[in-house]
Amino acid sequence: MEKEFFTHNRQAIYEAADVDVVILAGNVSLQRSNDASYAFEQESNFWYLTGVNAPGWWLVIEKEMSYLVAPDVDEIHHIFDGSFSSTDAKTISGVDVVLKHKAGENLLETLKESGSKLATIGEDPHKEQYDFALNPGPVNMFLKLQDIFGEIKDCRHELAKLRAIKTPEEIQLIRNAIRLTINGFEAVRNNIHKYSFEYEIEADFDYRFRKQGASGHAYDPIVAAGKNACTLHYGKNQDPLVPGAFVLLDIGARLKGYPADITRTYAHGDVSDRHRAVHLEVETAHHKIIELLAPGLNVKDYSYEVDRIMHVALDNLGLLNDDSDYRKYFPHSISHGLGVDVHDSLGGPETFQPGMVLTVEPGIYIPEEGIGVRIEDDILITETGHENLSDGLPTSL
Ligand SMILES: [Mn+2]
Repeated sequence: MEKEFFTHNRQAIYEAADVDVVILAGNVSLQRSNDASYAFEQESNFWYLTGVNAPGWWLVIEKEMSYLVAPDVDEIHHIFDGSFSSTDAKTISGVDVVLKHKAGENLLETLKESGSKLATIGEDPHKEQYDFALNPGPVNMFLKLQDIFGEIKDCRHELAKLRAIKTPEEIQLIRNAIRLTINGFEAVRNNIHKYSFEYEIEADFDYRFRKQGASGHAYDPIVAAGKNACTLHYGKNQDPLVPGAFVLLDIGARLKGYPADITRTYAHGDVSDRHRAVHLEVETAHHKIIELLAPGLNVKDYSYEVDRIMHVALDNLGLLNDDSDYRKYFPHSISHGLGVDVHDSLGGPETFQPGMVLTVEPGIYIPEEGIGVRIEDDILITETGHENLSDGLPTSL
């Protein structure tokens, strides 16, 4: 991505936040064990505003100036981890000035003395729902700023709204990631009879993605044979494929920062008529739901129509005998935004807008029959309707 993209994004959030200064901290590196860390992933807002993919950096945006603040990195870490230089930071992000850490601390003091009103990313509103620890980078910055400045504006929502509308460059990057992912699906589908284990399929995607320069998978890939598909976040991918059953693949490459998120369900050997019927219902619902999408469509109306379509699908399969059966057999949501985050926020809009990219992913899961089917495509809302970015890949068995 060109530095103009990040410069533009900084200007846009500065205006939307409507304060004197916007300050963000990126993620820090996390311990894996002893002196080894997990592969670094940048906080997605921080990346969106800077393009910096290194741990421990801060961003300060003022009306006429923008700064990146470097972390304090000692000689030993330089030798072991390499370094991301101030020149790199400036070239990639297009900020005006790169400050050493101490100078960044001083800048915060100056801002406090001048009585500046500021915004940052506040506490994650969903943190109670997560079963994991949050990255201390942004969390500690929030606490630090609260400590220094007292009242701070949370600009998380403004950022989500900006990020929800993709630029043509972002859409192109998503298209590239989708193209690469589709190539993987096509190769697997054509050779599905040659695979014996879930991990063999995963490995073929790994190879293709890295061979083509992708950073890898945009999320933990799901290769789920038979009943494993009923575990929605199944990710072990260790089991044998089951002859006469389905294998569900939910996989997407990440290329130059942008992901694909595609699901197909294929048959391994000859499957029963019941299998085919379930697949056909999901496939039919999938295409009906995509047809709904257009700019100006009310999100609540969309949700209502999706429920209607999915009720018909489940009813056709004889699965709606009880009020709770709808959520039992279709337990997840139909769509999520797709962007720097695989589960990108759409910023809680009332209606869909041109430039939004979202998934459509209906699924039906019948654990007692060992059948799970999901089909997922990535859809761009256009000025006049929608474009299915991943429709180059057939949804059929
Ligand atoms: Mn998805």
